[in-house]
Amino acid sequence: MKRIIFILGLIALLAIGCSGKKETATPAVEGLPQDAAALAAERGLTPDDVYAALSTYMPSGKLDPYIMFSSGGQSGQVYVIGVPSMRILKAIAVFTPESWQGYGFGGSGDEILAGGNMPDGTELTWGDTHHPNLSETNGEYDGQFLFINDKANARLAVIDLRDFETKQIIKNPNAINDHGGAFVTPNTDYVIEGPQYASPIGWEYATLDEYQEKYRGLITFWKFDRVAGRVDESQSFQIELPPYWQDLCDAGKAVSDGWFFCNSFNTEMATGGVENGEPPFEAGTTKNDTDYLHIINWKKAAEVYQAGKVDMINGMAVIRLQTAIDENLLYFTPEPKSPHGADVTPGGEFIVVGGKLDPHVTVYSFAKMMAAIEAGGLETDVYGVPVIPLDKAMEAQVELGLGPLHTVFDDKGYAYTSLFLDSAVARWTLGGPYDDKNPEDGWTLVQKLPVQYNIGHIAAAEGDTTSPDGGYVVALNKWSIDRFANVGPLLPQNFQLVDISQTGDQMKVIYDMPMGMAEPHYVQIIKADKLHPFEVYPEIGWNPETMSVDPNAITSVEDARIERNGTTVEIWSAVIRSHYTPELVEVNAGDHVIWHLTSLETTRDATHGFALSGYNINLSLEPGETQTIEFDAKLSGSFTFYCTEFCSALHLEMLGYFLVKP
Ligand code: K7E
Ligand code: CUA
Repeated sequence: MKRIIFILGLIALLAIGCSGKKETATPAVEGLPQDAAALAAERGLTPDDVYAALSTYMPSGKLDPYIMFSSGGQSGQVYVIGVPSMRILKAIAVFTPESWQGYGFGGSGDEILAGGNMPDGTELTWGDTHHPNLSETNGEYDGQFLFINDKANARLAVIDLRDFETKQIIKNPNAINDHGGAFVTPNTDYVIEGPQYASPIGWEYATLDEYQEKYRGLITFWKFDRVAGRVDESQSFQIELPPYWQDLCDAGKAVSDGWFFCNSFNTEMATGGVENGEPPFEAGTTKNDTDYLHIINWKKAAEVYQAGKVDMINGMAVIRLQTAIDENLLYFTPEPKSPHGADVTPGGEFIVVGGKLDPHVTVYSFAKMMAAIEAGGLETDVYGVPVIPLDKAMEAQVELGLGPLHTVFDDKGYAYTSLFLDSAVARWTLGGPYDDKNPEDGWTLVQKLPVQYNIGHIAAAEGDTTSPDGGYVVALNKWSIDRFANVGPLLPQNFQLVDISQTGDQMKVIYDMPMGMAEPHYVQIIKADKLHPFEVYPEIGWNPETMSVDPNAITSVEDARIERNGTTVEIWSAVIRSHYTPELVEVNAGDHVIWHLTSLETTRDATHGFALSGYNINLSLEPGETQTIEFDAKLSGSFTFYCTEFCSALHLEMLGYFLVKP
């Protein structure tokens, strides 16, 4: 009974926005149902559970203050999720066709997907998305664009946040896989695609005996044209790196703006071959106690590229490794042991590296690195790259636990590191630059919060900006095991929302969210009020690919028509509740069909579909949108086209016949 009263009191306190720690009695909220406490007791909820429920519940019609963009891993997509409710708002089709959005089934999505084809035309119809990155202005998310990489095929995608649609996919002409992307520079001048498993540049053939001499890492600096909303490949360049399997990267900011940092995890240059008596990859790549943090001066690299000190390979400008060394663009410093994450602190002063097989995170000082470079006299690695000794670059090492991977930051001077092997989130304090008078200042573990289970990345609200928000971090757990109902042997991942609003050791898990559609690797969380997407397209006839009115759009039902020119049939269709005009289209087998469809709707959420049976065609026509499909009417017969969105009471009647005369 005492417990029930306590819970009721807690509900009352929380419901009126008071801190639960307040000691004076607070009157119960007027009208609060008395059976709320009974319900909590019946369900066996602890006060912490009630706190969690109240802090994540979003009443109908109320909107989340944050929006999270999650990579979709091997689904190839991006997911949009509200925080703190953790409600899925949208899947954004990126590298994989998505019929709901009519992406890859005849409309303009086909061309965007084709941008990611291999040069010989081989179609790649899936991707492995890892790191979404929001565009930034002065180191702050500006809510305009989202970029994401495809690790499987070394591709980059650009999503326009005016309509949350993919606008561009580019295939890296010289790399066959990537990982350390997409990471933007603080003004989104470049979107950086870091490498991963080395291969010969341009994916030429070479045997593994030639690994050290022919295999290379390759980091790509894609120039972003904000006005066009596209990467400009002709203004982009690459830097050749040793074949060390570069991993996670992050751009410097504020004091370290102009620099870029990437881990690596195979300085052993292991080439596997356990079948030939060689150490297997997982042993061969973890032999050394340290690998190399790559320290790259990208602003200077851009100047070297402008000065033409490059080789053109497959149409892409490549700064050769020797040039990078000669021009002082590239430095290394040792990092323990099998590093994964490299994360720059909000002020840009430090780079935090998590070594998967080391219980510490290592904190590097940007100022110390610059001083060591300035002082000169550095030894080099086997390729001639100058190496800053660890003690000349390191600021601190903080013992956190087993398997530190990634680190994010908040507004209170805390850092949060994911501990994969410990299944925990470590909160620790960021110290300042070393000060004799205060040698123990900062760099202290504060709390280890268990999470379920095997956390990979971690993300914080506005976490990769120069001014993180605090409030929430999200643990991206690889395994969920027993957290949800059994749905068979392939389990969802588990996103856990962690409340970090209190200082000290008061972090709490407040929500478990199953992600049952692939393995998300990373997310970014932006304030919802920074996003200003269209409610409907701004003009009738809007082409989302060009983000302008389509020349083949029509603005009224009267303009709908069919024209025949030889064996080409061109159709201008009007689409508005609950009718396609024309609704009868007759062609001859073998005719070439060009079909423009314009939604004349201006009402929010009045979306229509266009499914053409037997031809693998499906469009989503959002209010105001124009799409064009083009195909040969190879199959003769009587086909229907119909609307796939339940748009009105007469939605089932929204259809037409497409008759193909043999
Ligand atoms: Cu899964 Cu950033 Cu690709 Cu770590 S990555 S966990
Ligand atoms: Cu239009 Cu259903």
